[in-house]
Amino acid sequence: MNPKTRIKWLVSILLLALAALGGLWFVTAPGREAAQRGGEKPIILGFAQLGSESGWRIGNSRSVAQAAEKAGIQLMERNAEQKQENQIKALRSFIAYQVDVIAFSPIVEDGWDNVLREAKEAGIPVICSDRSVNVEDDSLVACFVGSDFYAEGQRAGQFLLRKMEGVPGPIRVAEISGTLDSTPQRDRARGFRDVIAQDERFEIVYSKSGDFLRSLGREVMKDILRSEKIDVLYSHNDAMTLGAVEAIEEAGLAPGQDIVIITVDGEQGAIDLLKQGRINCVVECTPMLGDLIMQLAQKLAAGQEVPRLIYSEEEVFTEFDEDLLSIPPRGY
Ligand code: GYE
Repeated sequence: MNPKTRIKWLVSILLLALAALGGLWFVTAPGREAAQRGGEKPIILGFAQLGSESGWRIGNSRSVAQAAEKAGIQLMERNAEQKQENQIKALRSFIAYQVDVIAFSPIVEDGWDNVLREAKEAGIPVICSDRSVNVEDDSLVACFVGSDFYAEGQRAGQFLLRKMEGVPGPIRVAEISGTLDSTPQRDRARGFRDVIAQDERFEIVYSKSGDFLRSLGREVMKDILRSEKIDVLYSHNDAMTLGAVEAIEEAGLAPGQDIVIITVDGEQGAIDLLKQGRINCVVECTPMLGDLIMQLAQKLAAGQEVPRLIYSEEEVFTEFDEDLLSIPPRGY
């Protein structure tokens, strides 16, 4: 063997040894925990998070990680950095690894049929958490756990009807929407429109996506201020609203007074602005879904039936509330 070939051989053997060790770790890590928990094999949950675009999302990831630890569930988490193709790759890696259950927050509703069929063929039940999918065969998903975004949109509209009681029209509304074709974007838009359509004074004069990002919320708001005279801003999440408030103040206007502001999520930052009168209404949407996801994962791993739809209970915080100061810390 010449020296070059010998080096190649040595490197290959080293790599093989490392790969074997790595594999061993993956297989034995759950076993180690199982031993601590009295021998029973822990459930492996593959969780494909869609990104880190907002405080809401960070709170959601934290809730899932903490709940998995509490429940003794082995979590394999992948973050898709806002790209559907990454999320599909993550799902395929969970299928290849043969996890017991998959949970994921689909970034948009369409385009999941193939990969979900693969999961079904592999016998892995899938939980949609936070957002849902639009698939031909409903049996590809075991259940949905998250918020009723249509109801959230309606709550935003109902606040506006109350706020504008007796104000003569036209009332000009701008909307900064979330990621296009995602469940919260579609349903928050629809619920809001269905409510304000009952009153002819309201006119949506502008609507554009800010992709649920603070930076884009600010940009879109600047564009609104350049092109329209508006009375109301309806923003699909707090991150974009915080950016929009900055743009409004930079333009020398008073958010909450010159422009009525309605936002969704209930992050601490938005609640603080509500208390200061710089936001008028915060529609709550809770990211604390971890415990529910773990309970569902346990049932599904045991082959039990679960309800198809689980909505979180949520409320609305508005300038009309008397006890705004007593809202406990939000935790996200
Ligand atoms: O409102 C927003 C996040 O899907 C409900 O996504 C979630 C939304 C939430 O980026 O802040």
